[in-house]
Amino acid sequence: MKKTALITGIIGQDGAYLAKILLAKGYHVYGLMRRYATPQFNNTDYLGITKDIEFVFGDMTDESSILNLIKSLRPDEVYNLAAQSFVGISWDLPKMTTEVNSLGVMYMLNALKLFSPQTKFYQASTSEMFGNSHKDGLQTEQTPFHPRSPYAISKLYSHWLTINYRESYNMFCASGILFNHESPIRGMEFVTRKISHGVAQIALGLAQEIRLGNLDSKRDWGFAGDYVEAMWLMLQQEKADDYLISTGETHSIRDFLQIAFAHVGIQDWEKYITIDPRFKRPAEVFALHGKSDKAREKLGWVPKVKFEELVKMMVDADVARLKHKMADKKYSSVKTPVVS
Ligand code: NAP
Ligand code: F7E
Repeated sequence: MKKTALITGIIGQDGAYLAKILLAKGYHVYGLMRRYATPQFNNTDYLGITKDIEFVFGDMTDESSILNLIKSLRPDEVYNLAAQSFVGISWDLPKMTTEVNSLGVMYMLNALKLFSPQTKFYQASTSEMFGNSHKDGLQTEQTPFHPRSPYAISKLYSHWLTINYRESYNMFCASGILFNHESPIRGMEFVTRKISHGVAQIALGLAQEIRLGNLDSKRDWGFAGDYVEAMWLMLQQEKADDYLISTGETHSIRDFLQIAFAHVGIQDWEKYITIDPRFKRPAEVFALHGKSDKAREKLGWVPKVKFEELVKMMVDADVARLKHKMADKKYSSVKTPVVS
């Protein structure tokens, strides 16, 4: 019998990469998505897996849809990746962010407790829960949390609720505290993709500038394809636990810009950058740098893609996509997106 997995957030970045590895491992993959007038399968299309997923409709904010799905599917594993995942907009949409990221997780855990307590559950927690908290510049599973945005606060609730269901009901509930991870299908509003897309536009003569906020913040950036493997490994263990997943390297946005522009032959990148206060945050997380020793020892997990390779991969993918659109005459707008 095939193992079954339900992935929420299936059409997001991680959902698509996770579906790809689960399908390759022989799983039957159910993908929860919301109802759209015009559905977008760009990410699963990019990875060539759309036809292999069984899509099911639901919404993390609609408890009845979660109850019904769990009752009818009773999957072996649930990967809860659905979220309002953009930190920047969480100050403007705090209620919606909390409804999806906190209450949605409560609905899911409760549905599992009622109808499928044997299902193994993965919660997508985040390094944003640490805020600016660190010891000697590093974060570990022991670092105290100090969330700095409505997004981070909503995720801290669901992180603790996941632990609480494990401790209260002896359910297999694991939480992955993942540091930033990127890929060619990263959402366009996140800084890495904004840069890779902007650099590709500039290299092809389609734009003259990239508008950004704080260039000094530092992130521990890894490749999404590596990080979804860690999610799966967490659910294959004897006992559920929490694991921090990071590369152990940290870089500034300036480093990302320098490598991305150099890759298309531009050294004097600063002249293409405009600092726009709209992209600065009310409270910034200045530097994230994770120590993932526990995952490396217990899960045998190691990230494969290095920082420089990741930057170049993203720029190459955006250049290729833009060239394809231009050849197809589908490229009509040359404006940099104004979403933060
Ligand atoms: P993403 O690309 O933004 O994907 C999130 C997905 O959640 C989207 O497919 C979105 O679908 C779905 N979603 C949003 N609201 C929903 C709702 N009410 N009901 C059902 N689905 C809903 O995010 P990602 O980068 O793949 O991240 C996956 C998860 O890991 C998220 O929970 C994120 O917070 C967490 N995380 C990410 C990182 C990272 O660096 N990528 C690091 C740590 C943790 P729509 O298209 O319908 O909006
Ligand atoms: O910002 C700075 C910004 O939006 C990174 C999500 O996946 O990872 C992600 O959250 C940094 C911040 O990611 C712009 O101020 C400067 O310091 O790419 P980001 P994030 O906020 O780190 C965590 C782990 C998650 O869990 C989240 O779901 O870049 N920055 N200028 C900018 N950021 C954006 N977006 N746009 C700018 O123009």
